[in-house]
Amino acid sequence: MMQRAYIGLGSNLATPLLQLRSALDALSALPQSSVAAHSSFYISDPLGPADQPRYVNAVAALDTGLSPLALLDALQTIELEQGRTRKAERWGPRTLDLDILLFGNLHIDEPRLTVPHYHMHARAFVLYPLAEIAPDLRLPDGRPISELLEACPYVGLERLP
Ligand code: A4P
Ligand code: MG
Repeated sequence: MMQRAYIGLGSNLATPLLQLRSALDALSALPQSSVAAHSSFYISDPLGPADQPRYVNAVAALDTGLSPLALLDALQTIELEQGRTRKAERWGPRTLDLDILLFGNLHIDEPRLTVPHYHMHARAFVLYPLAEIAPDLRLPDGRPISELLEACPYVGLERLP
């Protein structure tokens, strides 16, 4: 069965814009999957340690027949192929971060995978790109994205033309 997943993309190292473009190509090439839409690219102030470059963020809508864990494996493979090294520092700089924000209407609570992504409801660099491609979206708990946006000011974010 095909499901609509939303993927958050982020990068703040090694030419972030190119990282995101090549990640979108890699998402399009996944088996049983197609990218239905993606948002604009946004420059965002770093959340977490402040002594790191600003991020470029975007959100993609992916229609996929993969299971959630198979999709997570595939996303982690793409991260590694684009030079991601996992460091001890939490929220530190990275060439590419791919997060599963939503997967259909599922709630997933497994050791390797929490969906909806735990902080998505409070992050401007997730919510504004997501709303751009899915303005009528509701979270699995029924909350409309418009309600989340009202509680999350458009701050530290710049949409690229
Ligand atoms: N994992 C659990 N749930 C998920 C999910 N829904 N999607 C597990 C993806 N992975 C999920 O992730 C750690 C583990 O989370 C994975 O092995 C997976 O099994 P990671 O990518 O290795 O670590 P991380 O990303 O450094 O940690 P974390 O806590 O996920 O960080 P975030 O929340 O992704 O934040 N500032 C701006 N402006 N823009 C950003 O994009 N990103 C971060 C990273 C910090 N500051 C940022 C940005
Ligand atoms: Mg991550």
